[in-house]
Amino acid sequence: MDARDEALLGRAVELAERGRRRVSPNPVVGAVITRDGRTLGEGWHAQVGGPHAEVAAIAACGDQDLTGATIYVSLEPCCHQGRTPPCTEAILAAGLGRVVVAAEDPSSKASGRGLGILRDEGVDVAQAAADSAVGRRARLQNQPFRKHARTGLPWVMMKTATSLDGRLATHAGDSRWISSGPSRDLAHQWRAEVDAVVVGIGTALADDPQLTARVPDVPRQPRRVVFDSEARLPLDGRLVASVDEAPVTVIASRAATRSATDALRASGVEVIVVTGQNEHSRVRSALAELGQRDVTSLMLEGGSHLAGAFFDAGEIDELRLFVAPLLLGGRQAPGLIGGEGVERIADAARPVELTREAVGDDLLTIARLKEW
Ligand code: AOF
Ligand code: ZN
Repeated sequence: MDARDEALLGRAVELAERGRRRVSPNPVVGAVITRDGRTLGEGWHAQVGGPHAEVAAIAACGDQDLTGATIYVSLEPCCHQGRTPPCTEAILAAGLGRVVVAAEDPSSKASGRGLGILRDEGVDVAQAAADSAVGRRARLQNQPFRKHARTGLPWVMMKTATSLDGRLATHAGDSRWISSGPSRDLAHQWRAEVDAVVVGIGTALADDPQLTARVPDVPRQPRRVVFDSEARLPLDGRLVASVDEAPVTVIASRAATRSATDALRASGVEVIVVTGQNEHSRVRSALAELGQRDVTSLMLEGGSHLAGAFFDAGEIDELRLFVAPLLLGGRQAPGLIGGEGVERIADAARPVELTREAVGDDLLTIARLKEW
């Protein structure tokens, strides 16, 4: 691996982004085919069920002879028959001589097997070091896919907006709007990038939200998920009214009556009843159920109570926090994360990476708590 290899892997990572919003539950993947430093073709995974990046790049080369050429891929090539045939076979059939990848594929059907098969067939194989900049970029761009492949659970991003004094709302429950317009626009972009948007029943009752991504170019709206142990979601609310636009899932517990869950189901809402001793174990069961339905990422939007249950479960992977320039005060005004919380400072959750930027009048802090 030299600097030219790293630069071309960087290009593959960049191409992968063209599949963003379109390929879930699959990863975004990009590929570049070169010979003697000259690019012969580029490709990316553009939609679920469509050709993988490697196959798209080979096709983009047209009838050029690829014997002995090099392919750079942002993710280890697959060797399984899935919705499409194995990329290892396409690479061998094209006669490519060298395969350079930015990151390994953590799914059980891969995990180095693709590279092993290529090596056995005499292909020169190289992988970016785990601590290299391009290797990390490649992993960061597929956090949902990677967590889901390793744990079966969706990647959880918590998005929230508070006042300067850390309140989510006034003591009377008013929260419209704490953050500025540009911050709210950005949050709509994020909704378009996740598989599901999640709120607690308190937020659903107080705000009657739609939870759709209201921005251009949304190939698929996120599923709307409400944690609602007693199945109290109103049948005449905006979520139920828009089930045809995007699916609605209610996470209920045994505390819900049969008539309440039946009425929701009859209105087109999916109801999942989870069990567990306490709230955070029910959060984990709910995540497992959502993961089984190919939800690889979700955006947790509130409120304090549900965020507390996710936090106590250790299931917040990233926090995106807007702090707006206003003060609300009030002992009863809710803070960011309820639940039990930690006892000692030494037990605090600390980010592995932190970035801060101004958005409109607000300060956006992105705290990555885990890396998959
Ligand atoms: C992709 N695009 O460019 C690469 C992938 O069932 P399939 O055929 O859609 O296969 C999906 C798996 O293939 C995916 O989970 C990953 O392990 C592997 N590589 N997937 O969707 C690509 N290279
Ligand atoms: Zn493939």
